[in-house]
Parts: sequence; structure tokens; C-alpha cells
Amino acid sequence: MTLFEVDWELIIPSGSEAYFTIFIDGEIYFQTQNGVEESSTFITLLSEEEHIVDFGLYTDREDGGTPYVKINRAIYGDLDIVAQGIEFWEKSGTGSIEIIENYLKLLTTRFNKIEAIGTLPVSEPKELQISFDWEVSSEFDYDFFEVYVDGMLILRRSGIDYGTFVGTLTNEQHTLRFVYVKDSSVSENNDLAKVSNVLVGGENWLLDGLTSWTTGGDVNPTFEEGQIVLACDDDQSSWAERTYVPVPQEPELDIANVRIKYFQDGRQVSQVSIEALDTFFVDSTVEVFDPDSEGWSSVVPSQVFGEIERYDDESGVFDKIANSFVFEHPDGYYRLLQKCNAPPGTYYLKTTARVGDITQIERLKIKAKVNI
Ligand SMILES: [Ca+2]
Repeated sequence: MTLFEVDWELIIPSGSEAYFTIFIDGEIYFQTQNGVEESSTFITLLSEEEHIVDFGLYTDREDGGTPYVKINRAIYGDLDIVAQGIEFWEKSGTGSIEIIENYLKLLTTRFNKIEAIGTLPVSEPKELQISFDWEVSSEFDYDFFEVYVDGMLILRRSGIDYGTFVGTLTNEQHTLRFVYVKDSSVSENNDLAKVSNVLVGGENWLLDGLTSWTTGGDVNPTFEEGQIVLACDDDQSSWAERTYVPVPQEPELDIANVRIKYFQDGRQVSQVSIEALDTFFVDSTVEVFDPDSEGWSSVVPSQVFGEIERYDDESGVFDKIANSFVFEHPDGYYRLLQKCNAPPGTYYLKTTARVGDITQIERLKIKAKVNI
């Protein structure tokens, strides 16, 4: 999911009245109290699909002067929305929307509303997928089903509505919370919210009902027929939450677990030059990485074999010319002896070592000069 942060400011001259709203995908996510001047930061996490954001200003009285809203900052992931300019916004209603200096200004006159509507683009998915089915049956616009991740609102719905939410999060610890919350009066419809099929990182979080969940609010939710049922009275809430803890990852090694080292005359070599490609030898040792000591140590492989190859620049393919003779030396190294006839050029000694389940293949470059 992607963070959407909005710094907003509602200015209401004394004697005037107005309120400010934020709608996302046509649903109300935030609303100020009518006539109260305030400023704050609105934060929500939105799923990877496209979203419609709608900032609205509603003016009742303007006896003291015209109220207006300043969107001082709006950031969606890495995207600075205010910096996109006025073209980002579509105007709806009566009044004006304009970019002044570094903010978006919404202004309208009495008994009117002005909206600035923009489209938040599709965002990149993260590693951990979460999904759930939800339904709400409540007083529209007053009693809400809300979903939070790490305390940030990700979904808010009311009335009679249902759907499947799909989003992704970083593979880190996250807390998912479902809430049913009611205002101070009036109940409509079934007056509850239900959640089922909660899948987090491929795991079904409702297999054992609410056993692994924390529940709370004024009324604890219940678990019925595979669903979390959230319900409560006026001015109350009911919630259930669960925390995802990532499985510790094996430390990633940027080195192979087995390696082959080459020697000539007791010195380690990374390539070999020879006068002629009829007979020569290279010694090799095989080592294994021990993650505990974080060091390499010699190992006796179950199998070692070598072959001389020619590399074809055009096809990008190694062609085998001849096998090596492998002699196991009592001092723990393997002598790879080559006998073959080929013209001067660049060749490779392909060495294969098997250690347990690991088959390690390495190639030593051989430069064969003119055979005198
Ligand atoms: Ca209500």
C-alpha cells in the first residue's frame, strides 16, 4: 500500500461558516466540524490500484468573509501532488481552485461547494499481500466499518456495501485492525460489519477463529460462520486486530557455499598461460563455507572432474574439447592434467566439484600461445 499524506488548513473568518471534506473513491474519509477553523495532517494508506481523491469545501455563511482551504502539501508515495500543478485537478462545483505559490487553494461563496478532484496513480506492489472480504450494513455516512494498518486508515465504508480488499505491504511487522464505530445516534440496516477470508502472506488468519486475535472496544466482536462480526451501540466501537511478524530470513550470502581454487607451482592463479596446449596441469582445492564461523575450510568432495572447453564468441557457447585426468593428491588437492591438441587461443578449464547436494562448477581461463 502507498501512503497518502495531506497537510490542510481551513480558514474561516469570524462570522462565516464552512467545513472541509476528503473523499476517496467516492467515500467520505474525513470531515471537519462545521464552522470550526482548523489545520491538520490527513494520513491514509491506499491499495496499489488507482484512487480518486476529492477535496471539498462547503460554505454556509460568509458574513465575516469568504472561507477557503489551503492544501499545503499532498504526497502520494514519492509523488508530490501539489507540485503537479493545477492540471492534476478537475474542478467541480461553484468557486475556484488554483495553485498559489506552493499550495492548492479552494474557495467558494455561501451555500455552495467547490471540489478539487484528482487521480492517484497505480502504485508498485510490495512483498506481503493482504486481502479480506468485508461487508457493512450501517447508517450511511455516520456509522462506519474502518480498517487500519499500523494505525493508519486503509478503508472506510458505511451504508450497505461489501467488497474484497487486496493490497500489499512491506515484509515487516504490521498490525491489521478491523473496527465498527458508531456516532451518537440512529441505527440503520443490520448495524454491523463482517470480515471473512483474511489472508496475510498466504496464511488464512481465521482458521482458528479469533484465537490469535486481540479484540476490544466497548463490545468484543464475535466469530460466526467463518466471519468476524463487529457490532456495538451508539458512541461505541468494536474491534479485532492481529499482528503479522515476518519469518526471520536466512542471512543472504553473496558468495557460493562451495568454491574451487586453482594453483600452479603452489601459487593460487586466476588464469593460466601456457606455451602449448598439448600437456599441462593445474592443481585445485575445494572449500566449503561454514556460516557459523563465517570462514572457508577445505573439504573432500565426493567427485571432481575437469574438461577443457573452447568458448565460441559468436554463439556464446562453451564447446568441450577433451576431458582432464584427475589425480587426487595425498596433500588434499586435485591435479587436473590435460592432454589435447588444439590451436593457440583462449580456452577454459571447466571444473565440477560435488559436495553433498551442491554441484559447484567453475572455469579457469587458459591462454594457449603459439606452439613452438
Ligand atoms: Ca448512527
